[in-house]
Amino acid sequence: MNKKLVSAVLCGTMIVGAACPVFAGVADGKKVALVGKSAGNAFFEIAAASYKETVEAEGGTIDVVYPEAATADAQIKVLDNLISQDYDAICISANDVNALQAKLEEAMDAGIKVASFDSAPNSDSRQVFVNQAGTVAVGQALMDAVLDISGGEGQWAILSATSQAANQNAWIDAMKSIMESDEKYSKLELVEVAYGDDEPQKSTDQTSALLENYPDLKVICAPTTVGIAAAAKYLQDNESTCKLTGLGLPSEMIEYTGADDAHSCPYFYLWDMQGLGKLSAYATIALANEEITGALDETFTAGDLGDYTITTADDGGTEIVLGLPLQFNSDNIEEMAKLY
Ligand code: RAM
Repeated sequence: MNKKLVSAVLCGTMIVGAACPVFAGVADGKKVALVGKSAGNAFFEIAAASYKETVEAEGGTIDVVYPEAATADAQIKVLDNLISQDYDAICISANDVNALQAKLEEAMDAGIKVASFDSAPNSDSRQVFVNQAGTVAVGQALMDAVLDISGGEGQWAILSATSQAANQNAWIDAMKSIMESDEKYSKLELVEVAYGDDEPQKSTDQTSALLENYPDLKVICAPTTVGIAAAAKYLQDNESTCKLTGLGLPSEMIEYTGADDAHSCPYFYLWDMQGLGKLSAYATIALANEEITGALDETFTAGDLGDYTITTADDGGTEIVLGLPLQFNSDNIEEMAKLY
């Protein structure tokens, strides 16, 4: 007899006035681990908080683990440790698209379900990927922001995370193909892709080097919350004429966002962070329960977020897309900064 039925039968035979036992959640008895790209990044802390709250509310246990550095090697050490314990499922944001494959396959061979979120390892390394927003949708939003903020022409640069980061590289590739696909971007010149490794100091140094090397630089696009916050401060403190856009956390960008000269960033994008944690948790649980396998067109219910369908990802694997990129500007940043 399943646990819900046992609870219901017990409840039915109880003396009136006694409390009914709480029904089991969908993650009842499941042990899962969430692995971020690096420690000390508010992005992962916010996503992890809602992931953890969801798993625990559904009766499961959850460990949030960070590697010592934002590298595949450091994540492999974390995975080795997780594989030796009896986890039902792991959900990972990958520091490298291919380098985790052998280790994640080892996890799957050991019977551990492998989900990914935020930054996808290649399609052989995962069962499902929770994509916060479509990769092309993010590339399009960023490319159009660069076009708009630059006034349609001039030099621009990208300040990324690590050179191996799967998600940033996918967004950068999308931006490059969009730029080549339409005449309207033809007067824009991408001069460099710099890497701040999702470290505040290195991101600041890279911003300073970009300004020194390209005195006519009009826009920096930083598709990383760590990079954009560091660049925003540097550009604003130095009263630079170079403007900024990218992907950021409203709470980290509030002082720098505005369409006037006093602010370094007219507007930027991200997505629903609490939704990302929650949807990733429900996708991991659905895999652990063998309710989904990660195959195209499978569906599952993500609690009060509703029903989701597994679709084709740009890398040939499958994914679950949370929604659209959201724009943050001087009209909504104060409200949104209260949330994340
Ligand atoms: C950083 C990380 C993360 C990315 C965001 C936009 O926090 O690199 O993976 O999704 O930026």
